[in-house]
Amino acid sequence: MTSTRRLPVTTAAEALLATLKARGIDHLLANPGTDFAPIIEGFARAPSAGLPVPTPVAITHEAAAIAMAHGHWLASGRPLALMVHVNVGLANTLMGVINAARDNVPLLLLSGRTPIGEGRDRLGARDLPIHWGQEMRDQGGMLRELVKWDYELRQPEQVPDLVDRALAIATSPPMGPVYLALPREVLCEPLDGLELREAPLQRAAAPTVPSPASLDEAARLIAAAERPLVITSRAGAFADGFAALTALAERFALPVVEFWPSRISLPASHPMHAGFDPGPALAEADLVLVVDALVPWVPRRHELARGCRVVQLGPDPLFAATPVRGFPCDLALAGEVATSLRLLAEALEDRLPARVAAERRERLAARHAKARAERLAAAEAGGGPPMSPAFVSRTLARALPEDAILVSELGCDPSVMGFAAPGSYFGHPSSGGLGWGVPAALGIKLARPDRTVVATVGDGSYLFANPPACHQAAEALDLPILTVVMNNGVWNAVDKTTRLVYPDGSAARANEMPLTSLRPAPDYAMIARASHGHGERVERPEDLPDAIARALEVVREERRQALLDVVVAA
Ligand SMILES: Cc1ncc(C[n+]2csc(CCOP(=O)(O)OP(=O)(O)O)c2C)c(N)n1
Repeated sequence: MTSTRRLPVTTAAEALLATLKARGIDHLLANPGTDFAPIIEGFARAPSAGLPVPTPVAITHEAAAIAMAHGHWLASGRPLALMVHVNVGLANTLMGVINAARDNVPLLLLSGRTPIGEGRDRLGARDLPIHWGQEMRDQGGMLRELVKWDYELRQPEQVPDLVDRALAIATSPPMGPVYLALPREVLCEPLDGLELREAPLQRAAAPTVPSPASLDEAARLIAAAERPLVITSRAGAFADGFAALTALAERFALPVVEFWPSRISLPASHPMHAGFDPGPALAEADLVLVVDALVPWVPRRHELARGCRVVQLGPDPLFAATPVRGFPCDLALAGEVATSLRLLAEALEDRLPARVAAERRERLAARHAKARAERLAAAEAGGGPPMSPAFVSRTLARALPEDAILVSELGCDPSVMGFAAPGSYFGHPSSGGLGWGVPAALGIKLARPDRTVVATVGDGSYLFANPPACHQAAEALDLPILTVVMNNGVWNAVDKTTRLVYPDGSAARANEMPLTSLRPAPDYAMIARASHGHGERVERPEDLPDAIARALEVVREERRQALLDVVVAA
């Protein structure tokens, strides 16, 4: 018999809050509106009713809230729930949904839906002009392409089963966001207690693994290759993927390129780390193993050697949600990354003679060490002024404590830093919806209050992040993070891509390229100080180490947020 627990709920809204809490969701990030009346009433009644509910966390902009939920998942592997105000709040989360979808981040997005009824008879029915203005024919339509599942709550009794189903689908591989719309009248509907199952109604699908035959085929291809190459942007979502890829690379002497990494996949100083540019190794590889990378290389810039075979591995190795993605695939291994890599290692065990691996290991280790030393030396030489982003990254890497978790959004350059542990570095999702970095770091700090969390962001990315909303959240929620703004005064990526398309064009020759300048820049340090944080501007390389040390001390000792506005070269 299913064991249940009776919860003293009186409305559908309370059933929702109680179910979320029972399913391990400790915080409900929210940006409320008129649709929240029964939710707010439920939160207020819960303590006296002895009803366990998540901690309500008000965030003053939805884009910040959803990126926080994103970061929370990255750092903890626990999905968060987020509730926003009807169609307008939902619209403000949309870019975050794109980022979460592309980064395979499971989160439960809830929003109100304007009341349906126009009459006087039902609690929760329309009572303000906006309730007509916020009506939509299909509110979920604006994000349906991006979520794995969506639905509009019809009956209060549905609440527990829908929450269980939504979470099971979100966390089934390939993971991603799900959405539930909540009309106000339904949230207001009465319930006389709730018999909640102790265990969720549905569980996430168990991770799949590739078939033994396909693993065998992949092992045969890798063993037969003279110049195999692994390219990844993330070895799965968790630490076990990092461990499995590191072990595979080490045992079989497989060079690994991290291209546009969204997570670190093996230690930066590992002898098999082949850097961050797939170009040179790709030009000579005869076998490429793509590990969970939407974009393993850029065909316009990188050349795949003739006759090179390509194996793609990951929960969704063909990235079915991406209509145009033409990377060759001779063999697709669909499976959870860590287990699939471990099974691949087993399949390779008797196929690759130890002597072959040893020779390759020695040759590659020397090549990689030389390339890394050259990268580091170039970074060290970038003191300017203005400093290069690589120089700032290097200086920061030297100062970071071992427990640090760093987020980068057009900020630091991981290729010169030296991350060694899984979960110590997160780059922006491949969708690149800017304004993600600072709030993602806040979400990481929420999940891991014990860790030193640093967001390094371009000045443009910082401005996209609704900075006052982020600094307010940092202060209100006691989330002291360090933000490093790489201030080059320009949307450099836009400038560079214009030059890439028109290298000899008028824009490339202009004194100031149209639509790229961020001048006059605001005083970024002052924005952090407005929320009682520590803020400093750094222009000279000799001032940087002490400024970083001061900021880290403020963050750790005073538990206050800090911001460094670091002037860098474009
Ligand atoms: C929401 C959003 N708007 C616009 C863009 C286009 N875009 C890509 S990079 C970039 C410039 C970012 O500037 P900054 O963070 O200062 O980094 P930099 O390019 O200077 O390195 C812009 C505007 C985007 N990716 N996301």
